[in-house]
Amino acid sequence: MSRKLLARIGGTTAAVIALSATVLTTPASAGPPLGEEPIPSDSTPLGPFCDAGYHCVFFFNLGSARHSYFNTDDNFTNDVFDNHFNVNDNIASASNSSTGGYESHYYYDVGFQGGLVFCVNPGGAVDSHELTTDGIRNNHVAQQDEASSLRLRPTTTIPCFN
Ligand SMILES: [Ca+2]
Ligand SMILES: [Ca+2]
Repeated sequence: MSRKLLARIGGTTAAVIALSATVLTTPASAGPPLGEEPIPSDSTPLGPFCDAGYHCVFFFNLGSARHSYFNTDDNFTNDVFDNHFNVNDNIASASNSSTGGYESHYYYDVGFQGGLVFCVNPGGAVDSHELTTDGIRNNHVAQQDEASSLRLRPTTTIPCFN
């Protein structure tokens, strides 16, 4: 076996050990700060077309071109869907696979301003036909093609899509 290959194997082993140490040293008793998702359990319900721990948005209906958020994001203008369209003012449906019990709250403007467009409960989703639209993007009327920022919130009394 060459020294180069041995070095690569050695490096991989060290990385795995380092990663394991990080996981083991994370305090289990302290509650996670907002946005950090604990390791999912089998009982955690996931939203459709959205990987565990993520808050997903779609260009058309659920399962269409997607962008996945792991955390609160105060500005969608620098984010793109799988189809390279900008996320900002282009969201037509959304899914919530939070493993930390966080609701997805979408706002009309960047910085969580302009009012709430809609929200989705953990394990829930909203398809495009459930979101209202007036056919005009970014005019602060209706719900499709309006959201510009996402805030993760612990369980609220605000009615959200399930
Ligand atoms: Ca509109
Ligand atoms: Ca907007």
